[in-house]
Amino acid sequence: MITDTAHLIELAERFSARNYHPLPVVISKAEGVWVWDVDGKKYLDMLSSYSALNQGHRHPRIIEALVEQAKRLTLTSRAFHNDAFGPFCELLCKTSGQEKALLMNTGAEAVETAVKACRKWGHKVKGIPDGTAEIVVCENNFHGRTTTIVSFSSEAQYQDGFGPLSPGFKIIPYDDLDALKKAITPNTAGFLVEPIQGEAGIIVPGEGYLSGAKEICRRNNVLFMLDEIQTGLGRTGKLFCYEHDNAKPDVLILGKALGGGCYPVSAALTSDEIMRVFTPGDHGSTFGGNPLGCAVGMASLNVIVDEKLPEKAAEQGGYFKERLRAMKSPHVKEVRGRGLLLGVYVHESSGTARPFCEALMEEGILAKETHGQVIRFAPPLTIKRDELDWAVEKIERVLVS
Ligand code: PXG
Repeated sequence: MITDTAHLIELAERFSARNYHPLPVVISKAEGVWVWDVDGKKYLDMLSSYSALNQGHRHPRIIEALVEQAKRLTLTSRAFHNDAFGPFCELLCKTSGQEKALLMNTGAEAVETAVKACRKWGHKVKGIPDGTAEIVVCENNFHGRTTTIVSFSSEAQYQDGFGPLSPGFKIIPYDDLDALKKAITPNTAGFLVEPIQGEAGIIVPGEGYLSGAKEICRRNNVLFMLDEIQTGLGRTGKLFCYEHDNAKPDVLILGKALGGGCYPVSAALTSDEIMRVFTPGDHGSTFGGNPLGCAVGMASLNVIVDEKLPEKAAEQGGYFKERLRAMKSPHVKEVRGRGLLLGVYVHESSGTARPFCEALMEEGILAKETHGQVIRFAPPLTIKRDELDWAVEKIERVLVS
């Protein structure tokens, strides 16, 4: 096994696509909120793979489910039934209050599933002329990287050179109900939105935005679709972020932490009436709903509920936000976010957030900048008070200097 950091980074740079710019740390082991690099240096993981590790690294119950399932049955394809699929779909529906689940693997696939369900519902149920359904989305959205999804991004880099782009999307400002009202036409099938915009820099909309949007959608017979891939499953202090605003969606999209940080599991959830637009052969995935993913997904959901991770995120997140706000840093313009999804906005005059993340890494804290100016702090929801205190001391050293 190669353990030389420089050599491992060099191999990655020589033989992999340059589609990322990682911090120069090579991780080889992890447990709970901690990771270790190849030299044995320990770091606190305050990114959690962008909220995919809400339960912490290698949670024993999730790993046990993975290993036990792997010993028995890993894949059947959907050509046959498997004995983990039905029970996981039931748990997902009962936990989310939805009626039907369509299982996928990555977040982007679950978003694609929602887009397809919405368009088909628009054409076949709402009566929009075939091929003309529109979906309203928000500026600075992030829903994934497929060609259709980047077609409705407002980020030039995500589209540059990847056209021709898919039509049928209308972009409006985030947190603007008037813009939503004006954007809706008889051809509008759905509104797709993040309850908090994560990649845009942890943008929390005003109170009443989600419930207001839901009401506008209801009045206009438009599907209200929430991408809770990053905000869901406890991250913001509720099981689903929409609960803060009592705005249960028509279509709920989950991913990331549904796979407990060890296996890709995603889902689009909705009512029986809407899901009925899919008939055998319409849509699918070789690995979607595979027994290994279902066993992991089931354990991942159970851990979140049984260990009260949403409540812990609310409590520890509130404390952490207060401590971050109390720091008298000349570099910090604003601390924002909800639960354990927090962003520290660095003044433009202090440069970008990247050098602060590099300095944090030196101090043993892994965090990643988003949108140039924001340091995102999103540790596993299992983080304890003394671990947060340890982190605050290090963060203070980097930010108050
Ligand atoms: N929706 C939201 C809100 C997300 O944050 C996706 C969809 C797409 O999920 P998948 O599993 O297809 O990546 C995300 C993903 C990255 C990256 O490396 C992805 C996310 C955040 C930061 C980096 O592509 N979020």
